[in-house]
Amino acid sequence: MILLAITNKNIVGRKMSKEELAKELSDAIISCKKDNVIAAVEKARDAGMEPTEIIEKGLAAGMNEVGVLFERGKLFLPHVMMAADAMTQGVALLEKDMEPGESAKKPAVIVNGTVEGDVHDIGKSIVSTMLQSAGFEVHDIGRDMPTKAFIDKIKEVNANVVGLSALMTTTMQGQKEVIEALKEEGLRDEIKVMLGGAPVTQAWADKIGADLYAENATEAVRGVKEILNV
Ligand code: B12
Repeated sequence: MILLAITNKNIVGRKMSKEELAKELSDAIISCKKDNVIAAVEKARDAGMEPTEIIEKGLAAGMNEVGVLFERGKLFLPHVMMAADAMTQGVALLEKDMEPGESAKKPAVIVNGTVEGDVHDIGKSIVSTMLQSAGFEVHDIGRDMPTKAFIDKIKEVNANVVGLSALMTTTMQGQKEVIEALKEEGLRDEIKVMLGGAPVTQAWADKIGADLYAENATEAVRGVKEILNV
């Protein structure tokens, strides 16, 4: 076990594959222990795994499994909170590696946040980090944010994209409210609206008139590039 923790080789000395490293990252999240997550992230990074792969294939996959175990009553809310905290710390370790160079800056100003009544922010923060690392200017306004906070920030920074995260069926309505408010303020034609969060679907995005739905952070980066043609 000690050997596994300090090398990127498996028990018989073979270099671990990305799939094995991803599984170890995922298992570390499921253990809900911050130290395990930090060790697994450092090991995967030393083994040459890309930060985006570490996040999407390892940590986020583990967090999704935590969700399933929680739903089945095999993990309880304190476990989920510990796993969430460990995940946040794991992602923070990678943020420095993901900073874009000045020359990579792209012409998009993005306001991103989780809508009112919803405290889930792990996925939203990953999306912010990955958009930033792709060279976009990102203003992450946080979680449980009222519609007015989105509108005020959009005006303040002159944003051309807004990301709206909702993790609960009950808070998805907040995404619609922001779109309605953008129309009322006469801002709708100047801004692209991007939706995300586990219960959100393309059908919902179409129904409420959003421009883009992305299932994960990688798709969000791809989608923004496509929609802005950059
Ligand atoms: C972690 C977690 C928590 C943590 C949140 C910690 C934090 N800082 O975020 C804590 C413990 C605080 C919590 C609290 C609650 N939770 Co909770 N939670 C979860 C859990 C297990 C995982 C969510 C997560 O972080 N996933 C990992 C990340 C990486 O994935 P993600 O968020 O989906 O994000 C990805 C994509 O969706 C997308 N994305 C996300 N946002 C955005 C935004 C944009 C713009 C784009 C393009 C893409 C995008 O990209 C991300 C990266 O790939 C989910 C279960 C699940 N299956 O989702 C339940 C879940 C969301 N919670 C739930 C509930 C009910 C609650 C509580 C009411 C408490 C309770 N009774 O369980 C409270 C909510 C209080 C409130 N008012 O918000 C329910 C919601 C049910 C529903 N359908 O409405 C779920 C589904 C669990 C369940 N089945 O009961 N929770």
